[in-house]
Amino acid sequence: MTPDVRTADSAELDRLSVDTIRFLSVDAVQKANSGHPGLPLGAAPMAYVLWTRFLRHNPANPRWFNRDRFVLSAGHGSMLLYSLLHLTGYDVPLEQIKQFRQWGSITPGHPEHGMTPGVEATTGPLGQGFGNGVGMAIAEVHLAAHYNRPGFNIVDHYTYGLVSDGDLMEGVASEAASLAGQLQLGKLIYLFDDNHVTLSAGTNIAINEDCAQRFQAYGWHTQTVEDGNDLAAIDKALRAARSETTRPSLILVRTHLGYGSPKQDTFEAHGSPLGVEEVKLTKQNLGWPVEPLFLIPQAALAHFREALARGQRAEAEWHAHFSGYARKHPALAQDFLQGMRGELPPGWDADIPVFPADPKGMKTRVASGKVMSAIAPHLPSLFGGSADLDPSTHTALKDAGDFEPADRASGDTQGSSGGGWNYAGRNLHFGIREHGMGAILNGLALHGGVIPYGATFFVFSDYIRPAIRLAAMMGQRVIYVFTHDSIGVGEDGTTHQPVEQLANLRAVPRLVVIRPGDANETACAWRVAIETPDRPVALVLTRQDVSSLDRALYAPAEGLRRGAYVLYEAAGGKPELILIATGSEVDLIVEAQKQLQKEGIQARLVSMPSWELFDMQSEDYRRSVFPPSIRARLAVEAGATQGWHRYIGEWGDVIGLDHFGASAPAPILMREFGFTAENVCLRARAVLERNRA
Ligand SMILES: Cc1ncc(C[n+]2csc(CCOP(=O)(O)OP(=O)(O)O)c2C)c(N)n1
Repeated sequence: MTPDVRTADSAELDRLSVDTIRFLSVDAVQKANSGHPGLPLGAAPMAYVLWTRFLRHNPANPRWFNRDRFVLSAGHGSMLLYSLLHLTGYDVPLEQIKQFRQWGSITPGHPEHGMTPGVEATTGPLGQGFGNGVGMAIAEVHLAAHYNRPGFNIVDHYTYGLVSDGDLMEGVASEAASLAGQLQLGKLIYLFDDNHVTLSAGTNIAINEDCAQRFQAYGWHTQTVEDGNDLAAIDKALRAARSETTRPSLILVRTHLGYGSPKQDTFEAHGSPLGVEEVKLTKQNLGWPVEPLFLIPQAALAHFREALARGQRAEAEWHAHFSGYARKHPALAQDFLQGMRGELPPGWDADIPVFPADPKGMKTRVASGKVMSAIAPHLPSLFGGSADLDPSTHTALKDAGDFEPADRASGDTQGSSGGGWNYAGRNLHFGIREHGMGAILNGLALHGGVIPYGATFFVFSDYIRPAIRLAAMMGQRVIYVFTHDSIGVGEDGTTHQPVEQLANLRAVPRLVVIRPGDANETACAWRVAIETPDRPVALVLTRQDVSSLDRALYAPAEGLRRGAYVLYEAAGGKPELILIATGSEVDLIVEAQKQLQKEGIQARLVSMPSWELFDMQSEDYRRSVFPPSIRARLAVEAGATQGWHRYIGEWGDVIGLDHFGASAPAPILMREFGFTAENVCLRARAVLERNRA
């Protein structure tokens, strides 16, 4: 039904429905005595129009692949989303609305993906959801280019979002917006809750730029809706946004925070309940019964629940369409289903090389590049890129195409990976936008159908950290390729030398951090990363060469799967000392062990590429690697020592770096900061001495 032919009755139903969203949210916030009532009061009309007239979704199956995605980037307004989910028929019972923000409920303070059916992304840290939506839109257009065939648009959906002032102020959103414009993501549509108020002030205290112009400069299509209660104008703007196919859309909707309440347009309406008396006044003001609480008029509910039949129809039509596709393109259809389920094709790892023993060895970032090249042809869902560091991170997938709008192919194509410039390209050029990259990677993973990876220098993992945390929280398969992992960076100096980043990332629950010790461990690390469907994995790789160990002499690199493994056992299986190392420092303990053996000191060598994988092992296994009886333990890692005592105990020691590095050639830095076999021997003897005393 178009807006101009809506009848008085339907206008009344619209109003009733909008107010149902408003007061369901307000009552839930009030009952919880915590939360944000302001956003739902102001943004309910636009959410209503989007959810009842545009959003193609099936509340009975929140995982239907071709659904439109909706991200509430302003996650503090979570009650708006929970109201919509309940009203349209998701498995979010009214009881859960009444349990908003309570222990054990599925309605947490900010939306959490995996917790509440229909929540597409965990949001709350402002700007992240904005970036997630960009990732989802990229995944959609990429998969469409890869799988759709004439007459069969099996991947064909929009990505919508609701964003706020805070989202637009955060840098991560600017990065993502800039890339979205560059990539011409025409099916990305954001509604901006333009209410001129934030948590502590009016926006004029902190931002007075013209957001429409800013987004136009990014290459977005922008529209303004002057009155956030004008459903017809919102409807019209959404239609126009959908007809715009080559630019992402931002619709600036002028709303009023806490609309209708005594706190309207003040920041007090933002983050705390209105108060019992104010709720009453707001209801009276908007003509809503003060009692009962949590009122859902039958007419409004029936109207919202039309989403169920509509959604089921839409999904059934899509399945019928897909059956036709599968008949015509059986192999593609099979690939598609496999990719959507996140399954790996048989033989995906068949060509992963085995690296021969080589004392000169290779940089683990180079080994990683070789492994990626071996995997990519068999794993079409591997999709990603770097933050302008392909030549350094070795993460470009050669001849796999560049993910770019086809019309840019006529311009300067230097830096191309080869294989064509279009949306089927698998090399995503994030530009120097690490934070945006992190949020986009999360969006790609959440969308499904791709296994996303992103690369940069390890020191700049700090720039992605907030998104890494969310990837871990959401249990998403995102692979980070972090190279230049220590003072081994050398001449670039302190700014580029990671010190505390390992400790930092190891502190993130559920994230797996792997710092492989040589080329074969790197290959195994990639296997682990690809085979881990439910958590992000960070690969931490060297700039400099490390030797490829002779695996006939040393234990197989497959030991990496268990996080730490006995690389070399002391003569007679009776070690008096355990030397532990990760990454490039494995070479050092290997050298030191030879020296110590000459002195009659029997050392066990443990390669420990991943604390997290090790911590997942049985106690028996962990004790077999670090027997409690052997207290003389020395760990060597060119990074902060924080946390190592968990493994070395109070009788052990660690050679690490609890200060910044310096600018000099890497071998000099290693020597000056004590990363030599001689120093390892020295400290090992001291540890042993202490334990004998
Ligand atoms: C990265 C980040 N910084 C700070 C916050 C805390 N915070 C939550 S909401 C908010 C203000 C949001 O204002 P706006 O985006 O305009 O939302 P509105 O008040 O309109 O609901 C702030 C600062 C946050 N959630 N995320």
